[in-house]
Amino acid sequence: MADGPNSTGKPRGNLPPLDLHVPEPKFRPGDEVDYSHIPIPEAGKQPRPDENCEAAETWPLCTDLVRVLDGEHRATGPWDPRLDPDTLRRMLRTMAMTRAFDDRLHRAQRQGKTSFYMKCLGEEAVSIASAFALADDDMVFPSYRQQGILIARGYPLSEMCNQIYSNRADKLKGRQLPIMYSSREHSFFTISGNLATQYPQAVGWAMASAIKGDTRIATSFLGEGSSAEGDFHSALTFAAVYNAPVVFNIVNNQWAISSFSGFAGAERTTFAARAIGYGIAGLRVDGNDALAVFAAMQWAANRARSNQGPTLIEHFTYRADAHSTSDDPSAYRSAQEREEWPLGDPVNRLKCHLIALGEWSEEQQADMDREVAEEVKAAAKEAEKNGILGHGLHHPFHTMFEDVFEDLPWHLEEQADQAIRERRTKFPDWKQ
Ligand SMILES: Cc1ncc(C[n+]2csc(CCOP(=O)(O)OP(=O)(O)O)c2C)c(N)n1
Ligand SMILES: [Mg+2]
Repeated sequence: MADGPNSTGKPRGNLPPLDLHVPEPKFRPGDEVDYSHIPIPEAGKQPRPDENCEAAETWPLCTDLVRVLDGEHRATGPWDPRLDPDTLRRMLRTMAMTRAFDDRLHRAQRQGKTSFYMKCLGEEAVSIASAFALADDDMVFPSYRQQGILIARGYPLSEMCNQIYSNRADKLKGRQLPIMYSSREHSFFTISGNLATQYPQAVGWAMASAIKGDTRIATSFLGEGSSAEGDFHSALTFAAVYNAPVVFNIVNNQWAISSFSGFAGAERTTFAARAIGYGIAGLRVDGNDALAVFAAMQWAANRARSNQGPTLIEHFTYRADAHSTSDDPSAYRSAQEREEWPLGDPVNRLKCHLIALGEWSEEQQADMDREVAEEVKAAAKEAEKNGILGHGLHHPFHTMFEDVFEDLPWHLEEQADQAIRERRTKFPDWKQ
């Protein structure tokens, strides 16, 4: 058996030894950053197919980039959603509010008021322009970086703070990691720490909506790193097979903690191109261009609403800050990346657009920034009255055992008593 398995481990005949490719990011700490290898097509040049088109008509857009705002901050081309200035100003304010919220709650973590926080700096357009394009009762299955949707839907900032502080007013009773919100009233599904689980859940919800003859669609968001999870692929298979009314979003912010997008397949093709393999519509959009994000989400939502099936949208953006308060990006990426990012900053671009329209000014922007910072401060102070980390003002310890069974079974009652006894022994000053 000349060609049989070779148990010696030596290469067979004159075949080259097999080799693996291990992706490596282009820039590491201290490196000069040059993004000229990233193609940035001219704004306004991408065709906008009819919302009811064959999925294949969108596929050239999976390797293109839908852009509306040009270098002079003017809206241009067929994807321009033609929003009125009032809507643009509301969108800008929501983005500024989210940034101010992130800023304050990040500092709250540094001050020891909470154990954990995650910002969405540089990615505000993705969630907020999407929220503006959706109906308020379309069901969102988010990742942890879409706090902007909750803010856009009017969830009280103080309730968000209560959750972050895990205090006695926390509606989730301290059972979720800070920032993992949930609000049925705002059609915002509970954020899960197990990445990508929200994708099949969104498909299931969308299928149920169709089975019930409802008109509401579902949408889900995950990071490009999470798209490497099996859940991503089974969700897309189900959605494609049953033509489920769902909009999938991949937020490609280039990084998954310290792993760059190459580890999720970015060296081979775009993330939007995954749509082609499943035979569904796909769009790749400038995620720092709020108008392009709005237009793409509106296109995909209308398509899903009229029974034309799922769309996968890749939002091409950049995670401008650390992954979370537990991360230090200076250990693995060049600080220059943020400054050199070729698609700029989403808040600044929308501001400049409104100024170019003659509908806004730097002074108005400065006033608005002050106002939103005050609003966030008041909400955080209000929440602090209900307790912060370490002040003991959390939900009573016993509640940890409740809400699973209608009546607490005897063995859980025993466990609760034991836990409380042990806690008293360990912390004799403990009040509850
Ligand atoms: C199933 C699973 N695997 C790993 C993790 C640990 N983890 C938490 S966040 C994260 C990075 C995710 O990156 P990405 O999907 O790109 O989202 P981003 O943080 O960039 O928004 C990882 C690996 C997890 N929470 N769940
Ligand atoms: Mg990412």
